[in-house]
Amino acid sequence: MDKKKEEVPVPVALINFIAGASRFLVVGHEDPDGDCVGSQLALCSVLQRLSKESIPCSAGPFRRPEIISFQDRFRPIPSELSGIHVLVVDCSTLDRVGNIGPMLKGLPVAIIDHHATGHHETGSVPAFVDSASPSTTLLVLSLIESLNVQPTLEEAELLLFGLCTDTGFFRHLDANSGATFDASARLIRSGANLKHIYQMINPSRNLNSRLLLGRILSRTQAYYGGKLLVTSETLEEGIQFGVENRDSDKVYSLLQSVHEVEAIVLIRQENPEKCSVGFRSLDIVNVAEVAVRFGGGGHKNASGASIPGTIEQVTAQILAAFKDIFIGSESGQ
Ligand SMILES: [Mn+2]
Repeated sequence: MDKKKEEVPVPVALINFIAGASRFLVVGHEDPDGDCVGSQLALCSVLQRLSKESIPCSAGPFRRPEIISFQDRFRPIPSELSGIHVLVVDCSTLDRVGNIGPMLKGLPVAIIDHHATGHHETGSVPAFVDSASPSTTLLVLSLIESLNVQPTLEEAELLLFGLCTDTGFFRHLDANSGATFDASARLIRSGANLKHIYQMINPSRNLNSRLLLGRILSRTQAYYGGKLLVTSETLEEGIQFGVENRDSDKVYSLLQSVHEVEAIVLIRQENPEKCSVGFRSLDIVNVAEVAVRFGGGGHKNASGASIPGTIEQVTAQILAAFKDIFIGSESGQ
């Protein structure tokens, strides 16, 4: 049964924002993923077809293997910014776009995002935000359809690529996903090829990526009666095996299949001062709330934060944060 979700309509303010300018920067969050890149490039392509100049910009880094091939399509921020409007996709604040954020201060901004956190800027700017949407690319599809534009084959594939990367190739969709499959069918009718997208998302990996996976898995510790699994990657491993050989999705999917696990944390020492932390949950645990406590954000079942400290220090803080969630459970290991 497809319980009809309240679909957020495309705001008129956003349509007017696009109609009212002829030069656009399309930016997304730093450390972009497939949904971010797919949204940016498809939107730029559509704007160009509407005879508007559009420039995709990203602070990078392009670390995820499935998006590396898109990197050379991004351009630096132009020195001349007069008349430029900024479309921010897959995040809602300029502090999420990385080191290009300060250059955009003062420019007119509109937002297209499906994240549940970090909307403090949306009150004053055109914002198409729907946290029930499984990807930002589906919001971009709604926008372009409301402009009476049919996606080209390439745009359709970029949009479906973003949906596939954000939903674990449809695995994370729940029962109320009829509208998502309707939209997917429209993209497939426009020429998007799921087989091709699967190959893009699952490129062949080198041996180092599997050896790094082994190290990370072997370090996993169970807490709160096995409801929480925590693992980590040391600074030395990042250097030895190469950060480009990270395969976070595989770490999460292998640990998600552990009996009775409810949440997973992956802590990476990015430099001596800080760790990047990824949180995943299977169902009821809201890991966005945990990430927000550490200045991060994300979704109920997938979130992240950058936390100062060593792996040991960060682990202690995270275990304390999850203690509240698993309260009533036996604490400790
Ligand atoms: Mn997304």
